[in-house]
Amino acid sequence: MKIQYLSQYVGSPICIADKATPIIVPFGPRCSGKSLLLIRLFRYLRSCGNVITVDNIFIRDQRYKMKCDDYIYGLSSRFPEQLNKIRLPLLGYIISCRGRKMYQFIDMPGDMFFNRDEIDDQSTMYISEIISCPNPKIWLFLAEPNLPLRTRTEFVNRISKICDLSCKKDRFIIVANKVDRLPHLFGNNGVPDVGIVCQEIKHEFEGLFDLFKETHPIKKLWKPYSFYFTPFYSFDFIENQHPLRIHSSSDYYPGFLWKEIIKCTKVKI
Ligand SMILES: Nc1nc2c(ncn2[C@@H]2O[C@H](COP(=O)(O)OP(=O)(O)O)[C@@H](O)[C@H]2O)c(=O)[nH]1
Ligand SMILES: [Mg+2]
Repeated sequence: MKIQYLSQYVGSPICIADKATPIIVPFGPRCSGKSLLLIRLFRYLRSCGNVITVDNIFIRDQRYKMKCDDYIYGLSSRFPEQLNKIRLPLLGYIISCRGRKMYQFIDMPGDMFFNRDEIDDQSTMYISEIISCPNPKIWLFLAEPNLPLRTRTEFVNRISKICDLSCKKDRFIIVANKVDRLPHLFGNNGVPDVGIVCQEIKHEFEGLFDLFKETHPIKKLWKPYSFYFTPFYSFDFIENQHPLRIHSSSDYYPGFLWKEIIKCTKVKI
């Protein structure tokens, strides 16, 4: 599958060769934590015996090869933030401990999908190109606390467009990201109350949940919305330290996200 506008952006041909394996697509404004979410998830998956690989020929470009090498090295490094140095999309695979290719993932540079607070044609075209790939998509919508109203409104608008264009086999997970910034929602057990976090997101991102109102007459009796939901944070960032020090979040978060991904797609391990 050739991707015209993305290829133009990158300056080299881009091709998603595997047209069947579902693609995990994190979506959110620049700096919403897409890349670090994937890295945290992959560290967790590796610790459970899965394998993460990158697709070396997704972009035929020397810079992309360097990015791939950096990525695999960086997954084990103490400074995963360095991985964003080369601003190119990255395609990779999650392989189960039994050697089965379970998912593809695509990590877009910070602002490619969400450049400004107004919809600009470029990012809409990139999104449409990803949507038009025949693979089922699992969209991870990264909702971050305390964004300016304008960005929140635009986030909901874009998700609405994605939902309109998506097909039946696509799945949507709302990720309440950076919950470490909401310490008031944490209970004595060290994790936030999922129901309360969910209500906060509903309140902050007006109209977001309504995009996913379940219409099936039976299903809606026990599940009013068709999205999946998870609280998440990737790392503790210890500020004012040189070099920057970070600690991985508890396995609870990537574990929760992984369960939702498996639940909504029912792939074999
Ligand atoms: N507090 C907090 N900050 C985060 C978290 N994840 C990312 N960040 C911050 O957001 C910045 C951008 O993260 P990144 O994953 O590169 O965002 P991307 O542009 O969406 O890929 C990081 O440098 C961190 O400062 C998180 O879980 N908690
Ligand atoms: Mg990124």
